[in-house]
Parts: sequence; structure tokens; C-alpha cells
Amino acid sequence: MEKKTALITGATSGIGKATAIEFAKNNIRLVLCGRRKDRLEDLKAELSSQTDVHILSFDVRDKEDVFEAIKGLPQEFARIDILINNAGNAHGLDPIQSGSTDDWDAMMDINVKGLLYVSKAIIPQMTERASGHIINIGSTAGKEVYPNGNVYCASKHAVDAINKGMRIDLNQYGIRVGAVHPGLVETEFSNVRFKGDDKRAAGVYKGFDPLTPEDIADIIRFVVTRPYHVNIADLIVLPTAQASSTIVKKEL
Ligand code: NDP
Ligand code: 8X3
Repeated sequence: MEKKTALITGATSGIGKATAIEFAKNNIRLVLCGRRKDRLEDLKAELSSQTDVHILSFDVRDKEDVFEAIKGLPQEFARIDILINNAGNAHGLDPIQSGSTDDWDAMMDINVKGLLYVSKAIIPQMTERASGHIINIGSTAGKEVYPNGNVYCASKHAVDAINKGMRIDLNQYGIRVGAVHPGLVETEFSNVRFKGDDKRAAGVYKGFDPLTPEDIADIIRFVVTRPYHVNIADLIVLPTAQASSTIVKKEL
């Protein structure tokens, strides 16, 4: 079988990094993206004995950089069969009346507009070939709204809508589109949300077994390795201890 190439955004940590490691084990060639170049270089060094790896460092908020980076891919990595739209974060956890506009900008610009820019840079080659697979990483925050989650939840509701819209519009090209919506996964997500307050971040995952990034990577690997006629369109994954965004069975 011909080797596939996957482009993963947000590959420097958490779910994106674990997916890169899982894909490398499964003989998938990798284009790994993120802002932290040193981490991309380390991951490339770690995975290069298993598969071909190319790294691209850009901020998904910068439209020109996104298009330039993807347009400039070397020929052997230019054909993207699988796009994992994963880059994103929550910034802050504040009630709407006191939320920071900088946090709001970051979440809408990264989680929504960044995902659109990367998709726009890649979809034309997929429509031209009439093949491809796009996985959008949403969240339970895209299915529910929780206290103080306001704008992060809005950004993930937007990802949910974009995922559905992509599937409809790309249907005629035979391109598979689906979303994976995780619940609580222990990554650097909460360290970013709480702006480096690592104690508060660790507290989010105390008293229960959260999902690990490897749990999600395993599921993404399953999704992309189904036969072509199978498209897993929308998948919610929770830790067993979590029933909803606000109901988590904790033993403290
Ligand atoms: P991490 O903080 O561990 O990873 C986030 C990744 O996104 C990093 O690789 C980071 O790379 C990248 N990223 C962030 N901002 C930008 C930017 N402006 N430009 C380019 N890349 C960027 O968090 P997770 O792995 O948990 O998050 C991955 C995805 O999963 C996100 O979309 C998140 O919303 C979603 N998610 C997470 C859940 C969780 O509980 N952890 C649950 C549900 C969904 P770098 O900083 O190097 O640019
Ligand atoms: C990440 C999960 O519950 O922190 O999307 O929003 S949550």
C-alpha cells in the first residue's frame, strides 16, 4: 500500500505530539507543525528512524505564513493525504463580564480562524485529486457550554459547525471529514489556560483518571485507518469518570 502523508498542527505537545508518535509507528509520513521549533526538531529526531518527517514552524494566526509554509513544502511532502486540525488552546476561564479581550482574540484566532487558514491551504490539492481525509479536533466544549467556558466553548462550537460544513461541501469530492471531541485530557492545555499556573492546572486532573494524549492518538489512528468507504464523522471521547463538562466523579 502507498505510504500516506499526514500534516498535524499543534504537534509540539499533547494530542498532536502523541498522534505524530502513533502515526510514525503506523508508517505514515509526517509534516509536523507548531510554533516551538526546538520541540519540532526534537520530535523529528525521535521519529526519523521510523518514518519520513518534515517540520514547519508557523503561527496558525498568521495567514500569510500559513499559506507560504504549506506552499513551500518540498515535493516529497507536498501531497497531504491526511490533515489533523489539532492546534488550539483555551486562554483563561473567566465569566463573560470580566473576560480578557486578548484571551478572546487568541481563542477565536487560533482555534477557529487558524484552523480555517490551514484547511484553506490544503483543501485545494485534495479537491483536485478527489481524495483526502480531514480530522478536526473539537471538544466536549463544542457540544456543551460550561460556566466560564463562554468563548472557548464558542470557538469549539464553531469547530463543530465547520466540521459539518466541510463534510457537506467536500462530499462531492469523496474527501472524508470527521471530528474527534475529547473530554478532559491531561496535556499542557490547562497550563496554557491558566497562563503557567501549573498547580491550578494539575488540580483539573486530580482525583480521577483523565484521558491521556495517547488515548486520543490511538483513536485518531483508528479513524484514519478505516477502509475508504468508512468515515467516522463525529466522535465524543470521555474519561470514564466524566459524564459531562461539569459532572466528573472525583475521589479527593
Ligand atoms: P497542548 O497545549 O498540549 O497543545 C496545543 C498545541 O497547539 C501545541 O502543539 C501548540 O504548539 C499548538 N498551538 C497553540 N497555539 C498555536 C498557534 N498560535 N499556532 C500554531 N500552533 C499553536 O493542548 P492539547 O494537546 O490538549 O490540545 C490540542 C487540541 O485538543 C486543541 O485544539 C484543544 O482545544 C483540544 N482539546 C483538548 C482537550 C484537553 O482536555 N486537553 C479536550 C478537548 C479538546 P506551539 O505552542 O508550539 O505553537
Ligand atoms: C478541553 C476540555 O472541558 O477543559 O476542550 O473544555 S474542557
